[in-house]
Amino acid sequence: MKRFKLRTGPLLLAAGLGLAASASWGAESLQDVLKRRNLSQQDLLAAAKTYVPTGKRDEFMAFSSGGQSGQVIVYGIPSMRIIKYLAVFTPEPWQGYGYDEESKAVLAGGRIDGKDITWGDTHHPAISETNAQYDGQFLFINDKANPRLAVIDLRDFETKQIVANPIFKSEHGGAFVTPNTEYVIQTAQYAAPLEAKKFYPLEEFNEKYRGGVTYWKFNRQEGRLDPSQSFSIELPPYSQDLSDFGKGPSEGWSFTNSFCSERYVGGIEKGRPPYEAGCSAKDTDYLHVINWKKAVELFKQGKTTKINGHDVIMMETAIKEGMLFLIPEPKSPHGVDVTPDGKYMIVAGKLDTHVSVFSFDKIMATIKAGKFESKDPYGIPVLSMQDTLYNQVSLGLGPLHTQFDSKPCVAYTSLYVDSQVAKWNYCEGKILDKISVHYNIGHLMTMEGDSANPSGRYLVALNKLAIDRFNPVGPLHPQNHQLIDISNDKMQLLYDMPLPLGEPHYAVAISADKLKPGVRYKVGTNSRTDKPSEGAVRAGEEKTVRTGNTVEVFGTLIRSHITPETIEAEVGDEVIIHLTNLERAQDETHGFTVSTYNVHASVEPGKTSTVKFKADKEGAYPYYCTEFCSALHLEMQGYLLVKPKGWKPTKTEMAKQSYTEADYKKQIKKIADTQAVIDSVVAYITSVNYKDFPEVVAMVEDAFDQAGKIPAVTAKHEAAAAKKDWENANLWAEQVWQYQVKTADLGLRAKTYLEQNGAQKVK
Ligand code: K7E
Ligand code: CUA
Repeated sequence: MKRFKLRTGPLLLAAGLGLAASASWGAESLQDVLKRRNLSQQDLLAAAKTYVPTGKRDEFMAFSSGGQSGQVIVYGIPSMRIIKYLAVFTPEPWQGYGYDEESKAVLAGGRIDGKDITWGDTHHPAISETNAQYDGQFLFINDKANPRLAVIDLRDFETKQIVANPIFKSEHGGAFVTPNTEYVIQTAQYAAPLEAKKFYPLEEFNEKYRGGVTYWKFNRQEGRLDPSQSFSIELPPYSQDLSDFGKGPSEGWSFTNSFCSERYVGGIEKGRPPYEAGCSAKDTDYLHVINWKKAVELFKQGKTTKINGHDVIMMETAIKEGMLFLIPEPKSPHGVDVTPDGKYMIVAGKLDTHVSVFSFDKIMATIKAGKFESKDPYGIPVLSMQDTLYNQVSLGLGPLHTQFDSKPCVAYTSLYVDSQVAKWNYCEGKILDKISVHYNIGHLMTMEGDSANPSGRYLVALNKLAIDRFNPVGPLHPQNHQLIDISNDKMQLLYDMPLPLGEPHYAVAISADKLKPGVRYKVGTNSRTDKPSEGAVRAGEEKTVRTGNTVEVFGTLIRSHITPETIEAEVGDEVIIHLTNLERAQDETHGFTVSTYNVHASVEPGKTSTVKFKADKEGAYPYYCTEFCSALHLEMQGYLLVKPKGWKPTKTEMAKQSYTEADYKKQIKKIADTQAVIDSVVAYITSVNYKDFPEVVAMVEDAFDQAGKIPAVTAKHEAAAAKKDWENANLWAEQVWQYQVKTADLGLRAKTYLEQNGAQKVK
């Protein structure tokens, strides 16, 4: 059969289906399929641009907020295949998140007023940067509802830390990072008194309610935020919204816009006009311009006031020190995005058709000249729009967020009301192209679009409504992420991806080759602290220790058994089970749960996880491995026996099967036959250049690990046979066979891989 080849892409495809007619996959030709599925050439082109064949990988990896799910969604671009959900603010059973002790400690970092908060409203992920380039080391994401911030380590894609903002009650302008990730920004959204648990009536809104901005210090060595080196600046109650950090010429400054600078307080139930009217009455709101490097100096000089134990630079100090300024911006804006060259700040006014491009040079010149048009009610100097604006472009209805292309001056802005993306040139102030999206786009994202060097290529529209795009699933629809090709002058819509996990607000995408995640932990690692676990043991060191009313198990997991296989406790005991996964093989995760005690752990190779509970009811509770890890996975089991207090056994022997010498001989034959299979596979593998294939080398190592256990067990069945103890002889022989099966399984997988990947014979 002649294989169909896509030789030169668009040109040939556009030339018609002449080529396709002569080429076919099996019974149907390409043309047959297009006809049967009613697809156009445009569809075929889009499919060819997004399709990633089996075994091939995506060029970019996107990290999307999971909205109300409190998680992060990881997907590939251009395939739009979802690859992982990362548990962040919300318990997530698959990863054991919130069901093992290590992850519970992370979630506990996000407690507010001593209470667990088991969900989050995630909005803006940010990838760590070095010299304003994405470096692929860490990911940050905020929780708007309960003002918190999380750190995810991209070596293992696990959440390592959650911190709660010490002075805000809600938060929106985060997470965004400085060009070298020294700080992560968070700005308040809805103003509230900064002091914890302090009541002031809404009549005192202007005097007692405050907004603010927090700069969280990031310690890259530790991979953690350092609250002791973090601080905030008190701001007026202007509903601070999105933020961005300057870079290049504007490095050292941060920008935050706001809405409801009217400081209106609603009360529709009391006959007052609602918030939406009172908060958009004036023509302008304020862009906050802050010299954060100066703020760091003030913090270090101790020019702060402690509020809830946290250092706050009060507005008065910020004004006196000349580090806080306001600029009027078109009303109710949403995004403020600093251009890749750091020269301009682009502000989209939701209720205005214009996008305003502010010039950093002009802002600095105006500040330097001390040319302020006024002061706000709190005494903050206000620069005029006229003095600081570079240009204003009317793009369409409801402009929200802006992202950047690899081509200089080219930007993309989402138009919420128009349901469109506008491509425009911010240097020349002209529109280049528009494309409709489905529907009501919020954020949009280009590849590495927040960095100083965006990659262009693709744009994803994060649409708020999906309406009619997918098969209906009831009144609650999935979100719709639409992939758009931006490599040509005209934008082309390629793909609709339903996202069924909360409402993602923003996403960031990084070139896939910048991510270098590991495949295993150093044996005995607590993955949430990155330190050795105190519960870790090596093979052969497993033990159960009783201290008072605590039963502490130091166990291990390896295909296909849990050591120990029985755990005994008395009712009322506290049971702590540490489990170390001794596997070295890639993707050999074991899960662990105990019936009805609401615990679960996902124990990846090398990891140690701990579950803890009070054995508060008598009974026999099966525990087992929850990942289908091997052919004998179902047998990866054991019992937690919770005995009544003071219970004494009456029966002292386990029931026996009757095994005979004949059974044993059969086992020996089975072992010999299997060994023959293993030998033939080994002969094949060693006859080819398998060492040129790292994946195969890893499998061969793993196979040797399994085979290496055979001699010790062989000695056991032979010793039992010598004593005519046919039960033990048979069972240990069976165990030898189990190790053989795992060895053979790996060997066969390696052989298939080599055959499919063109291994060459060696002499
Ligand atoms: Cu939904 Cu950035 Cu929180 Cu706009 S935000 S859409
Ligand atoms: Cu281990 Cu299933």
